[in-house]
Amino acid sequence: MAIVIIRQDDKIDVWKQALLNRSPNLKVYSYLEEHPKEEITMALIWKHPIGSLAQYPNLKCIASAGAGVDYIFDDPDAPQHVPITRVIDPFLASDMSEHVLALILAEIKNFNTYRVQQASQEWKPKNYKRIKDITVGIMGLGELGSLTALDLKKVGFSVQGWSKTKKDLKDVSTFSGKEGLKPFLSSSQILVCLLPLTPETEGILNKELFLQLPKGAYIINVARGGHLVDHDLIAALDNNLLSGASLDVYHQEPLPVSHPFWNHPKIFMTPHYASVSDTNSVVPQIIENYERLQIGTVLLNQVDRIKRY
Ligand code: NDP
Ligand code: OXD
Repeated sequence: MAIVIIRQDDKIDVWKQALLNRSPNLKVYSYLEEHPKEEITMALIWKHPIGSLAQYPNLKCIASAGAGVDYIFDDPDAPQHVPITRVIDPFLASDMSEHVLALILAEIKNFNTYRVQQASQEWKPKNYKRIKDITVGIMGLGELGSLTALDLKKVGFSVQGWSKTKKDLKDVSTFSGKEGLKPFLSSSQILVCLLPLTPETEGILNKELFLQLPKGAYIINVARGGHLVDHDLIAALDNNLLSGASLDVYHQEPLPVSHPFWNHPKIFMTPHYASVSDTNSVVPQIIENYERLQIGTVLLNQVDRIKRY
């Protein structure tokens, strides 16, 4: 039994070392080095090259090194019956919550506007808003969305959330399903997307949805680029239906330099780094699952292949 790490960024060695620090006898390989394919039982992956999972005949677990797994379902050659696990980690959730709080404060205190004005040396004070007067709507009340909702509530925002099945969260108004979407949107002055990307949620941030928000609402997409219809966002910003947007995720990453988001004055961009798996914090759950594979017990944080999250 052995683990292969497959990812196309520069973090293979960091993950390998973190695994070995925790469990020095582990057999762990980078997919870039020579390795015995038939020995591999676990692939620890993040945005792997399409097709690369197909070369392991004895694979028993595909472990996503992040929370999202949409990229695995996008690979037509990924084995169809191997369990997929994902990361559930307190830092991943709290880092996301802090990122969203920072974006909301920047918006209601006009930092986004002043950043643009500073570039052209404009002195134009603008009325700011108070936390107590703002309702934030969170789409997706899972690991990240529910903590973000509860944290924003503690800071003093009115918070509401929307999910597939009804949730009960302290002092957060919750809505669910298709019928819950309209009333949820109608009072969400700031809308945060923390949904998984699935066939049901793809393109959900579109013009029909924007029209159901209060006029001048602000959009935060920290989930996946595929949730957003880019040209609908630009149109809604240009005709003042929406006041602005913060984006961390894009259809193509890195975002091509020719994309209109880069130079749009109402868009604030971050490079898909709202919340990143902390290797030391995440490695124990990977090793725990590796040990579970050896004794054949149920894996932690397993993804439902039907729901795709
Ligand atoms: P979870 O799987 O824990 O939660 C998903 C939530 O979305 C659940 O509440 C679920 O509802 C809801 N949901 C799913 N489908 C629908 C639907 N069709 N209609 C309404 N609600 C729906 O996910 P996480 O919170 O762990 O992560 C969310 C996403 O955040 C990830 O998939 C990833 O894409 C993104 N992410 C982005 C990061 C970044 O740095 N930008 C970092 C980490 C994650 P229910 O519970 O009722 O099923
Ligand atoms: C994740 C991500 O899904 O980083 O963990 O986007």
